[in-house]
Amino acid sequence: LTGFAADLGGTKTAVARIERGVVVERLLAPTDCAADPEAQIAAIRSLLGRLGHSNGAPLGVAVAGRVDSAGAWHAVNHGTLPAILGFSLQHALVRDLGAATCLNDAAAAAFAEGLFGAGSQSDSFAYLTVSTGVGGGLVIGNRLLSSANGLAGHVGFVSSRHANGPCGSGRMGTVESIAGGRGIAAAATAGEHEGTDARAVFAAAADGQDWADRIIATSATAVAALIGDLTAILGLDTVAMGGSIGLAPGYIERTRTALEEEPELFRPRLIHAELGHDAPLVGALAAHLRKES
Ligand code: ADP
Ligand code: BMX
Repeated sequence: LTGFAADLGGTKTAVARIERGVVVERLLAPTDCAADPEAQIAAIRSLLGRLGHSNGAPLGVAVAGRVDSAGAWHAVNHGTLPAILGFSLQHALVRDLGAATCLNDAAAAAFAEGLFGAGSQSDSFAYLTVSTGVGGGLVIGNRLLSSANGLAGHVGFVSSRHANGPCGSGRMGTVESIAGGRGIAAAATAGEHEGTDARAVFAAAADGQDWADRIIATSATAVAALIGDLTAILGLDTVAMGGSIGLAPGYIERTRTALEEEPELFRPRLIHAELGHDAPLVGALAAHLRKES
């Protein structure tokens, strides 16, 4: 597992050089969410260049949004990536970077965790990212669940009894609209804490501010209910949590506490992604190398 990887999320874009499955060098840049797909590829290409990537070197690219079986890239949450409206990502990556495989970011992370991390002993496993949005990847019977339209695993768009507002997907009252980073920031704004991003809400909660604590509690409660629902459908035994919110201090404990409300059968093991922030990167390269072999 040696080569390069990129991970374009709704907040940040990461690239990495990976040797024998380990990230040995990493660069981060903020994602320009409004940028068109050609500009997103140019940003990835420029970051990869700084890591010494040359055209044709093994490369896996993980992106927020769905990637269909023709390699076209579409935002599901149009509030996050408004200019990603069905773009031939796979073709463009081959054109500009020589060789690459692209897939959804949470699917990539689930693939990596299923192979090497939290899901390696599981027969029904979910990876959840709580980050800009709430994303997911499902590994059932050692196979990453996929669908031709690339939507399989988009668990953040499930309805939540804790949410009632609009979501950038066009659905109403989704888990993502209340639990993801954008949802957390929107809740802060609605509570007249204008311009507060999710990271600042966590800082305010750590500082003892009740309004911030309540917003985080709501997010964790909605994610716990989602885990119970997914467990009813898929018989999950293990769930790994990633993303900057999922990995933030205290968040998984809050989610576990909320999960205690569920009957035992609906309460899988809930742990951090073993590969942490590297899971989408390692998974994207692993998916590429598997496709090439
Ligand atoms: P991406 O969604 O681009 O993959 P992240 O996983 O970093 O990126 O998630 C971004 C979200 O996490 C943003 O809403 C940001 O405010 C929030 N965030 C970043 N760092 C922290 C932190 N240390 N604690 C809590 N939230 C954080
Ligand atoms: C959203 C959706 C998913 C993505 C997930 C996590 C878009 C743009 N994104 O549910 O495709 O996997 O967020 O992405 O439709 P992140 O931006 O939080 O890392």
